[in-house]
Amino acid sequence: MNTLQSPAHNRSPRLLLIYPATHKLGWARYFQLPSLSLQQVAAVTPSNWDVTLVDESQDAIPSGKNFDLVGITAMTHQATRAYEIAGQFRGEGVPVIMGGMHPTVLPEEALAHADAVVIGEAEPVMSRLLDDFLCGRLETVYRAPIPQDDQIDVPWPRREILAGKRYLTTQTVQASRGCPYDCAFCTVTPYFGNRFRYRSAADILAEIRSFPRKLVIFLDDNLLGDPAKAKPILEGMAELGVRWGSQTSLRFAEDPELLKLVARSGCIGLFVGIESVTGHYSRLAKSSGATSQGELMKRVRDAGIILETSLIFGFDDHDQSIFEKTLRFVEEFSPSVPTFNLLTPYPGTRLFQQYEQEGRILHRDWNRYNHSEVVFQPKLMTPEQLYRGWLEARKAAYTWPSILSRVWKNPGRRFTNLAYNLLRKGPNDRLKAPAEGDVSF
Ligand code: B12
Repeated sequence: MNTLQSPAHNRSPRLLLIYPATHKLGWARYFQLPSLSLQQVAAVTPSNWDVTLVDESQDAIPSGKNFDLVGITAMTHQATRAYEIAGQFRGEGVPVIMGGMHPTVLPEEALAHADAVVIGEAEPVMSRLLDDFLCGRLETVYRAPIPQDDQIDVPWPRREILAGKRYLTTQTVQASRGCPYDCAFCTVTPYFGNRFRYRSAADILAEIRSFPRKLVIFLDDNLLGDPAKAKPILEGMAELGVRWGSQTSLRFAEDPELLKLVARSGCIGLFVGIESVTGHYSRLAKSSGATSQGELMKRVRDAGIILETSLIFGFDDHDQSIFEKTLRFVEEFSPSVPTFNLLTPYPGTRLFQQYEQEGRILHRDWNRYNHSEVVFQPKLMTPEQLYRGWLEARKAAYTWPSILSRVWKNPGRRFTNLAYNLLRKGPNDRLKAPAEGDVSF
């Protein structure tokens, strides 16, 4: 039992929600998407509370004097900054609650910096937590049950808390949660359920209809994961004439009718995880047999959809030849926009557990868990070889001949495709390989 005081009874209690920033973004801060996590937390906060959102990429962290309670969200790479912010408010006597992926997987660590932690989804526990707070009996852990249904019923996010901020768009929607695949490098399945849970198509379409503009970004892991659930959403969007993008698995393209519907429903672009072109993590191998991942990529491209593919370097079967193999794959199948990431064993995953047991975790500095630093000992390379190979591959994939060949092979939306590649070329060109011996792991 916590001994925190409840706020004065003659005014609404005030909740400050914070999205921590790990570095300054410059002009790019206006091209981000707002945190849906905190809009959903606000949506399940009872209406007698005043809610303020601070997105640290745009706003300064205010003093605690006007707030009764502070809620901070954190992915792993944000955790260190989240703890600093929490310390600042607690120093001013304002209690702090934390939630999101990092506090969910490491609640004890988070509790060293916060008064209470939400494990998993906020919807089932938030109003009890706030009631407890007001009654001066805040507990330390609020654990949401691991969802077992195959549908979700959550209120629409509270977009009005974004007032005064500028984003690429605030028209973001989440249609589904959970994932049956349970990959060793991911924490979604153990906390958000091992099935695709969808909101009803009617509710999703009503939310989209309420938008003033045509562009919709889905924040799902795999919007097309369950085709039977996705189809009514796609049919509804086709009628609304929206333009949309999402993350998904490439498997959907095995069904030609579904692919046609996706294109007809206004899909502009899809982000898919290819992960690796070799070995166990190759979705090439996992794809259901007859159709190779490369062929599926081609089908999506030929449907005029921009395809961003994420490829990861550093799996245990990756030696130094992986960089060349991956570049050849990219050249052959020409995804519109290839992205390369360094494998990152996030805490709470089976991968982290394995590397920890094998003594291969090099850092617990969560700032470094950003897909751009090597935080573990690779099996068949040195950390430096992995790092340099990743840098070189990024540069090689964004030379002019590579970009032009990709744009040429992608029949739809050539201009958008080129623009998207140029946006990526800039940061890739600026990458500088550190001098020999100048890099520490
Ligand atoms: C959409 C998404 C993105 C979007 C984010 C858009 C945005 N601004 O929100 C984009 C594409 C930009 C993105 C980028 C990245 N992402 Co991302 N992303 C996701 C995804 C698919 C959904 C997140 C989401 O919005 N969910 C909807 C909200 C409503 O759910 P939620 O965040 O879980 O929040 C609920 C609870 O956690 C809880 N909660 C959350 N915060 C708080 C706070 C309080 C106070 C309380 C009480 C409760 C609470 O309540 C919410 C409602 O139930 C998740 C996977 C997943 N399924 O979670 C990965 C995920 C969060 N991303 C991840 C990563 C690693 C990244 C990147 C670092 C990747 C990279 N290569 O750079 C970047 C970081 C970008 C950044 N801004 O710093 C990892 C995080 C792992 C970890 N341990 O940190 C995840 C889990 C993917 C994975 N499978 O591992 N991502």
